[in-house]
Amino acid sequence: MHLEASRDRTISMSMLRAFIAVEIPAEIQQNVYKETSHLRKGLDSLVRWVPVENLHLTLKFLGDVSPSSVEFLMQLLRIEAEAIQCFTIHLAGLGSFPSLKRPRVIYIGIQAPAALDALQRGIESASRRLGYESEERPFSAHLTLGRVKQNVTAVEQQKIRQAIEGIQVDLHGSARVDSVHLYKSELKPGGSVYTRLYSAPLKKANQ
Ligand code: 2AM
Repeated sequence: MHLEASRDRTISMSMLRAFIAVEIPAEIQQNVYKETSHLRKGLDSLVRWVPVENLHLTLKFLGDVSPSSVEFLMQLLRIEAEAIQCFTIHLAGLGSFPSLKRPRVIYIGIQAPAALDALQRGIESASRRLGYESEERPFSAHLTLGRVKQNVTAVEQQKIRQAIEGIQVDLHGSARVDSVHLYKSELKPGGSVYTRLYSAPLKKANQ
């Protein structure tokens, strides 16, 4: 019994928590933070905010991945990325998942061309073929700004909703996307630390 438990622990220790995402340029991350500083201050006790340098556009959350699978994931990413031409994304407005009435995640929407959806779909089906769990929710491109703490009351939910609806944000900025990345995520006491494991270039416009 004891041996089994320690073997399980050894196995899980060697796994990586991984995801595939588009990086957001530092000046856009800064603009988002500047424009949302009021919102963040007002809701600080109710929301865990994502550190500015961690803002990213997730395409696929893979969860626990064995180190021996990383090579396959790199190959997957290289093949899917080289099929899609570089594209531009634009910041859109603030929102909340699953709804404004029941806010769990506060996000900034991303306006993206069909190429982003095609990239996400390609990555989703290739990772399903490799045995990773499918994402049931439809893809909705966003940057997660913060996650609402557990056990907020109905009154606090209402406060979050009003803050999101009431804030005027001038979210300008667009970013050229020319690559997509595989990240390792480590849950540390100070928050998640993301490390890029691999970057795959998208197809150049003239290729
Ligand atoms: P999000 O932007 O939609 O919140 C890295 O942890 C990223 O993977 C997060 O930013 C999150 O994307 C996504 N993620 C984390 N845990 C997840 C889970 N259990 N299911 C789906 N996506 C998850």
